[in-house]
Amino acid sequence: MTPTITAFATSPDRGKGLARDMRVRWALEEVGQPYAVRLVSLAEMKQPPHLARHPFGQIPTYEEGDLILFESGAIVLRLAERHMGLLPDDAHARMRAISWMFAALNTVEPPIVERSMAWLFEREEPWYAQRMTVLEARVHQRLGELSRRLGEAPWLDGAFSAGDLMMASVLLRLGSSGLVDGYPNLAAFVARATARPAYQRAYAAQEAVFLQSQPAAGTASA
Ligand code: GTB
Repeated sequence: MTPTITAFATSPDRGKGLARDMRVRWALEEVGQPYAVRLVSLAEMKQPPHLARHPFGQIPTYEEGDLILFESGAIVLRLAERHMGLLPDDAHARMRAISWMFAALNTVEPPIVERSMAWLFEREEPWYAQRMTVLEARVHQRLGELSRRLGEAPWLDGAFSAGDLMMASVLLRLGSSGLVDGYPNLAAFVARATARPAYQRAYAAQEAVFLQSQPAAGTASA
């Protein structure tokens, strides 16, 4: 059965792959599961049909027969548990990979999101520079800790797993801030992760949504 996910009809990041459907697309590509995409506008996300899928009116969601899921972490975990390739067979290693998924979502992503929110909504405030210093210090704390744990290893715990997929997705949210560049092993980790063919396919698929929403180049407009 082909699952259906939801994604922004008009991506606010203009196809940069920063919205959370990207991590679900990436997991689907890693496990070789074809999928369909239902594009939803911001207005549609707050209407009853979508609220039935997602109580908070957000993307991504995942529908597989009569199973409807929300939360990117839960969706990636479902895919990782149902298919080979994203979780190790060994029971302890499997739980450690799941711990890394939670660490990405619960420990590393929150300060990164807080920083992005401040940039988006508070950068005109007189106290913005001071607040940003505090928020960036929190991000650096997590990056430093993560960098020390990763060391020279290619992935967080043995072979590439859903934990690495989620952590790389979260680090990518730092985008062009340059913060990851101060940690060469983390920058290499992200580069290694995004060089994976599955990531590349997922990125191209979400970028295509943005490109298709743009008027064709050279089209005259009055
Ligand atoms: N915890 C949930 C999960 O992991 O699935 C969070 C889901 C979520 O925040 N979804 C966002 C959403 O639907 C899109 S990803 N927002 C609309 C709303 O809440 O009304 C967040 C996001 C949005 C835009 C960018 N960007 O432009 O760069 C990056 C990330």
